[in-house]
Amino acid sequence: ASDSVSVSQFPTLNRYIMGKTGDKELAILLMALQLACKATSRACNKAGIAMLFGLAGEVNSTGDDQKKLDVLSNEIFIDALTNCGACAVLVSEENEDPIFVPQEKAGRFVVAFDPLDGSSNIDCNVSTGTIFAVYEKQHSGPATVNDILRTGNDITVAGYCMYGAATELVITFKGHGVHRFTLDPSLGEFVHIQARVKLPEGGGKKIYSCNEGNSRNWDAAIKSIIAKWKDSDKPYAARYVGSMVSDVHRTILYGGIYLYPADAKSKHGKLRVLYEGFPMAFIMEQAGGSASCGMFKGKIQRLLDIVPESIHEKCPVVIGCNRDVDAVLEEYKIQG
Ligand code: AHM
Ligand code: MG
Repeated sequence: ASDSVSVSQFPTLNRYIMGKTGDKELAILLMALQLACKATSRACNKAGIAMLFGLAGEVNSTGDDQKKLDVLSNEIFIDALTNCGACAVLVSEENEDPIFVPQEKAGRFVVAFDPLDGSSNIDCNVSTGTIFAVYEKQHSGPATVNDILRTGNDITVAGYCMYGAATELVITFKGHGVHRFTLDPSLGEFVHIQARVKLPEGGGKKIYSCNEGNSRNWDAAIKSIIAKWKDSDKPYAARYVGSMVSDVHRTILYGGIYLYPADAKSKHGKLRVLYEGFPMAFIMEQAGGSASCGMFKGKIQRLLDIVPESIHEKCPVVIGCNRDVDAVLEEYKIQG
């Protein structure tokens, strides 16, 4: 039946963007981003056939081994964004330094992105994703790194694209709520499938999502709340893909909590502020959920309030429905 449905009943992402902004430069930027997502989706689909699995032989900004698909998707995003005429600075997980767009191609926006997050899942065909945050430069002069070292509250557009059973782009645009678009491969377009996505009422399914293999290094509060969830009359289910995009996507749609807390070995957790923590926190809050760092540098901190001092800085991430994030914060009070 769906094949016979008229396309006009399902607005495309392009039509949605044009309807939401008179800002042509921002529209062009978002079109470049979605083109890069489509190209990355195609590369992921063909990876086995095109011999794109495996290592590229380099390490990235955080010292991880780069996969061929990591490198390829990074090139795709950098090429699309530097040439669209709308960007001034780019920060990629895969590049140690910020990328300054040459003056003749530079525009008003600044983009932080992780081109292919979930590296450990690439070679076994488990879903991965792209995560991005867009800011607007606050002055007309040439861009500096300070244009991106800002709180998450300044984000203009945040989104992620999940390369899963279907390719899905989830975006929140200037505070207009969270919207889902699925790539129709035969049309080559992202089609709007759900407007103003909200987490389920009351917090939804009782699911916790974290790498429990790290539990011996967790602090007392995290150990205690997870133990309580497992020991309750209706125990929580554990679900962990190990790709942040998939784990957060499920949390938004089904409910529950996703956490990558600080621990005794990693005082800042694992995830990067600019292109993992911030965009996901922004989307989670827009969808009616909560986003905290839990206990970080001696106090409870809302994730979007952090001011990063360097581009690859990390922060602990505790995000999901209010019921479960509040329970974590309450546990910090109980444990003192
Ligand atoms: P990456 O940027 O190297 O892919 O790491 C980020 C990923 C997240 O997608 C995921 O939530 C987390 O790392 C999983 O880490 P771990 O393997 O320690 O559980
Ligand atoms: Mg990553």
